[in-house]
Amino acid sequence: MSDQELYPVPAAWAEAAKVNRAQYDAMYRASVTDSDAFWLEQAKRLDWMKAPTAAGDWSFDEGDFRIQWFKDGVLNVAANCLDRHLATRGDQTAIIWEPDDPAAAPKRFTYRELHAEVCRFANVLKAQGVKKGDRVTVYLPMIPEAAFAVLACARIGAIHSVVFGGFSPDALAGRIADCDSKIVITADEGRRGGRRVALKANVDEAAARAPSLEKVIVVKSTGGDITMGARDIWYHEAAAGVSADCPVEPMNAEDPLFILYTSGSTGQPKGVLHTTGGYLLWASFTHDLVFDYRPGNVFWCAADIGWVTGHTYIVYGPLANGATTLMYEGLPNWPDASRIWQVVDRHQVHTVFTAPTALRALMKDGDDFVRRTSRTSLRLLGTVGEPINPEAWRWYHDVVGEGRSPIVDTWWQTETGGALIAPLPGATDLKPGSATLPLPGVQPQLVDENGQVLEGAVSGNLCITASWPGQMRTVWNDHARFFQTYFTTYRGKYFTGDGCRRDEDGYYWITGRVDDVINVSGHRMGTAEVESALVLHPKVAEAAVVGMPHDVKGQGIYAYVTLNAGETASAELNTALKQWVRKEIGPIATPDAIQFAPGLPKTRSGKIMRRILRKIAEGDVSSLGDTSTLADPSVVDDLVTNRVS
Ligand code: 6R9
Repeated sequence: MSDQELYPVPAAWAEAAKVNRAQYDAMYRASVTDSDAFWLEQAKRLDWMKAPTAAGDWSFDEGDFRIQWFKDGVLNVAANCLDRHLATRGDQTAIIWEPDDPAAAPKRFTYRELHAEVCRFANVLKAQGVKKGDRVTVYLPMIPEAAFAVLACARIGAIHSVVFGGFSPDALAGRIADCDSKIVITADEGRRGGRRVALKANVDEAAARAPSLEKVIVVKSTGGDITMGARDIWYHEAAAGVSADCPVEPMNAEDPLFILYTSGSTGQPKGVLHTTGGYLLWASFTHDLVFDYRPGNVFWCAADIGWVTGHTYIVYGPLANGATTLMYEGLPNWPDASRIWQVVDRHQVHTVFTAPTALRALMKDGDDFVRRTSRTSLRLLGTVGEPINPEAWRWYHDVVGEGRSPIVDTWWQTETGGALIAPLPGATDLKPGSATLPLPGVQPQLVDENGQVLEGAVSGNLCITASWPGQMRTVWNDHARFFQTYFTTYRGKYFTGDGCRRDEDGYYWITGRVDDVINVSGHRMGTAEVESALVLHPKVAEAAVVGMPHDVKGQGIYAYVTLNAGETASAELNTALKQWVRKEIGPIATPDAIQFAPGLPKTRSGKIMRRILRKIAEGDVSSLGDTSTLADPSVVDDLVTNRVS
């Protein structure tokens, strides 16, 4: 049984780590028995203009619903990530930037240089009229300016909303419009895997559907040919005329820091809002604890800044802790499957933190690509984004880490701000595939469909019963939706949307989403979003989308499509519909399989029985369960016969 496969804390880690098992146990106990004292003490890791006198003030109950942390504290995130380090580590490297093209030169920025860059960027924003509380959309590739831009917003109290560079003009327009953002920061083009991404052209297209947009700041990255119009400003021109000194804006701990759009089970993506004090504390605390960060270590989170992982573990956590953080522009397997490990060698990376999907893809290409690199600097490995299958875990541990580096499998969500369930490298014995134990302050609970609390070794729906500082505070512009989405399924608890098993040692094993969210290569995708895109096509009458197992992506997208009367299914239309979704949302949403279906299995009340569609997509057609409540049970036979494998 995989549960029995145990990897004890390596002796070197047990002795030298900041937190050993006894210390973790003591911390955890203190964090739940006297939460206020624990978090006020932890808050001292940040630099406050006015120190908070109270920690959590929250209730998950309807009449009394509120989530606040350190609410009388005043601080600035950029001051914590930059200014406070200048005296002690001004000349230490803050950011190492590794370009897409391995033949191009990496860049390094010391804390002093980064401070100057951020101040300049902040002054450019100010010169464009950006003020505290304004929303700034950031649509940039993985270039250093992406870090400068978000920190510049934090410095002047503007709220950034980073949109992943792989999203389409439509998806971008929706996100600009939802938060009423007047300004977008973009680049001429992005670079990924030797190809160019037309970011500025996408912004131009989005602008037509984003009425709030007034100005576009354009960073010259590739030097590619683009059109500059009346609302466009070259960043390098604007930056040439501003000072490299910019005072920080004092922010209340509960002032917003950023919005990040994420997919849910219904409707349009939600603007997850994080605030200043609690989020930064959680980013700093978890980065320090889970990665046991030590001065001099090069820390590499190989995510994109367009996802929460990039926010918390490329920018905010590492910089708050005075770390050296590596930012990589490119793809894990370009020019070949050695690339990640070559970057590790080139920059002497200590910790690498990536997604299981990348590991599965690299594993397929064989061990040689890994073995031809040295990796002697590596001491710690991390994963995030989706459940890791034990096979990929063992490959990461044995082949990449040569058995000497623990793997921290961090479970968390955009909503949680940072890791909630994760091992500590010096404290937690590992089991491949388990995110192990809750971090201090995190109180998980498993419940059944009826909300009944389940004890002991059992499977259920994962809830968190108490607030933690890094918790999201609201859905932008829709506080009712925030409460409705997360706190009404099981009253008085935060429901994660994930299924989970707890074993006899109290270890947590996340099994995946139990709602209509699918996890494609570690990226969240709402099935409703893909369905909406499909039905926009003139030939499509109806669509239902489910996840299907995929050996590299974790889950793939399987779409059932009913065409309008008179239309005929064809291989060309199949391809065209995939292209259509790709253009509507972005490449990550491209369906892996489309099955044309004359009818979908519906109940008499018209509700699509997704359970059946999921089973067929999984190829598990022998146990479709009860189909007697269907309005027309015969549609199932057609679906089974014409299944796309
Ligand atoms: C950080 C991030 C959140 C969803 C989450 C869960 C899945 C994330 C995981 C994991 C198993 C892990 N997930 N980490 N599942 N083990 N270590 O990924 O945020 O993009 O919001 O996705 O990802 O299903 O609910 P986000």
